[in-house]
Amino acid sequence: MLRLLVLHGPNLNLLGTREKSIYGTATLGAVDAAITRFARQEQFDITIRQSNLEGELVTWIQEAKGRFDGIVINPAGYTHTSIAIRDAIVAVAVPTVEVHLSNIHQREEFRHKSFVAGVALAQISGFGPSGYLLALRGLAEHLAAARSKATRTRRPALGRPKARTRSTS
Ligand code: CA2
Repeated sequence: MLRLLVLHGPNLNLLGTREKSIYGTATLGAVDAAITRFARQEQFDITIRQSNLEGELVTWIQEAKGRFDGIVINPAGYTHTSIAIRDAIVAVAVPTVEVHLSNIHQREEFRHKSFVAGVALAQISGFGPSGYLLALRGLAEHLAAARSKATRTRRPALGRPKARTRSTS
């Protein structure tokens, strides 16, 4: 069973209460319930956490090594400022997908830069809460492909012996 960690960054606990025209009407509780339902259906072992603190997010990323197969993170405002979160993702080398509810590339210039994107497997931006589910699906497919490649490399398949060709000279 894939063990996946979903991290929500600062202010996402306010979802559905303000700025509804940008972030939608779903509360964080509703988003997490949709993630949990999807995880159950796909048979993922899921853990979901939210923090307003950069250091706490860094600690959770560090602790993910050996405990989780992949991370989905919406770093929220820290996307555009946090070298610490980027460094933690590099340090643990756990495949990580970055998610944004809004399309950050259509918004203010300062939101176009993500410190996380360059070290993430992928970035999903602009699909609202569905972005988390797309990220989990993409991550699971990536992990399955990586595992099957590793298995093939470790144990070369026993193929049929090569046909002998007769030499005429
Ligand atoms: O679109 C996203 O998911 C963001 O990561 C959300 C961040 C923003 O700083 C990023 O540029 C893009 C902001 C999260 C704050 O969420 C709120 C929700 C409701 C009310 C106020 C803030």
